[in-house]
Amino acid sequence: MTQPPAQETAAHQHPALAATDPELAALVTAEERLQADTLRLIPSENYVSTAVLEASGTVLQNKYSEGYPGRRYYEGQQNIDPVERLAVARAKALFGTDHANVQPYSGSPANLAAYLAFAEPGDTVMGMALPMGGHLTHGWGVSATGKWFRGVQYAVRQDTGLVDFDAVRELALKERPKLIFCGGTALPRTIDFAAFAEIARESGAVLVADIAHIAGLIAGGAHPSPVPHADVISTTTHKTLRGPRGAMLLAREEHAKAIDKAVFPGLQGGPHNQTTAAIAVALHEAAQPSFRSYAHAVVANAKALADALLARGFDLVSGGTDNHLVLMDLTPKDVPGKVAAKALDRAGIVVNYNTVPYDPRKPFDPSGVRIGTPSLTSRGLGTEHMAAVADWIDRGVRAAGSGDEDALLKIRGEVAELMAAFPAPGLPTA
Ligand code: DSN
Repeated sequence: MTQPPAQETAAHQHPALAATDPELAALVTAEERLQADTLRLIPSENYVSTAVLEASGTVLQNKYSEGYPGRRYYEGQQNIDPVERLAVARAKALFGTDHANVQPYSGSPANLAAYLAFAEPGDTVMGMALPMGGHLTHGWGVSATGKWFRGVQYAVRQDTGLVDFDAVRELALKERPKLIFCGGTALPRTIDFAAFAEIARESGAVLVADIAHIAGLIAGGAHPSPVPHADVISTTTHKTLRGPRGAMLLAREEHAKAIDKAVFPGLQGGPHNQTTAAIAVALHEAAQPSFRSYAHAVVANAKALADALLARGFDLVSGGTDNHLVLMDLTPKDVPGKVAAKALDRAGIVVNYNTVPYDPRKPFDPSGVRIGTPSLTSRGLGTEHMAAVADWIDRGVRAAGSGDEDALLKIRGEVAELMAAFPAPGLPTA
């Protein structure tokens, strides 16, 4: 079906924006179309609801409110204080924590707050190495956290792709880090928070569980919770949790003051109140029974997709998945991750190239592709569709290897046809 020019649609969907800045409005419309027509498999992305979108585009953004509810440095907080209190109360209730700080601008500043609260520059900190599936802010060298702190890194086992807790314990007892991070960005398996907590206790470290990727799964009961185990929990709000781009820190009461002080005034100025409001909405949505179904469906879809890929001869790190994410090692297919990711993009399948553990290739040209099911599950695709998704990936990777652009174009058409039957939350329908 031919669509009207983006400018025309923008004038209808975003009239004020289109009147003021037609160029920008057309780009927004083009992005809406791209998100509607493509199969979005980046595991850290999602579609937020219209309610979350509305909250994040409100006049709350006009207000400064440095400080915390009841203790602000600016007047006029009659509505902002209740908004933040609501978000905090919902976060505490959903995750069952003593304390919640909903002000961090995103995941990296949230993690930095843990450093500021519990460590001094130069102290040793420990996290999973980035190429193993960790995160930059877990003490990796190129990040401020690896420059201003002494980062020591643990790995996964080369034979299993799983964390070797004996090795983690040995490293922690040798290095005595101030902080231990668990969690990461490319981990397809359940995180054993209890095992990390035991090691943190033995080595005298504060355990920070970075649950950014799996917060929605935890909220929906589809992944064990770190709450009884971790001292501090850091999470973004826009991945499986399906909220706006933002972050939260959750903690035991004993750490509440240190965390709050680190976020403000330690690292940030005024919180983004429109984001706080949208976080509150997302937390409300995540507390509904339908979100539990969503979280379990994300995992069921990922497992079905992993099985379908294995059946097509793909090599998956750790042999499969327990969560929302699948990490494919394309070495046996003889197609570099980046070549595959770019070809799949042309086929309307949006993924990201990614290192795999012990990758002989460089991070900017690695061996793997990282995929996940949060977005497609938000559109209502189920396990019955995962064979088709795996088939498109298989055909796309083969076309990437042979340079068959026609095959990619054909897949793009098939993808768009299926996607049209599953409208995405938050996107205009016409
Ligand atoms: N950018 C996030 C991800 O894609 O996993 C991590 O920060």
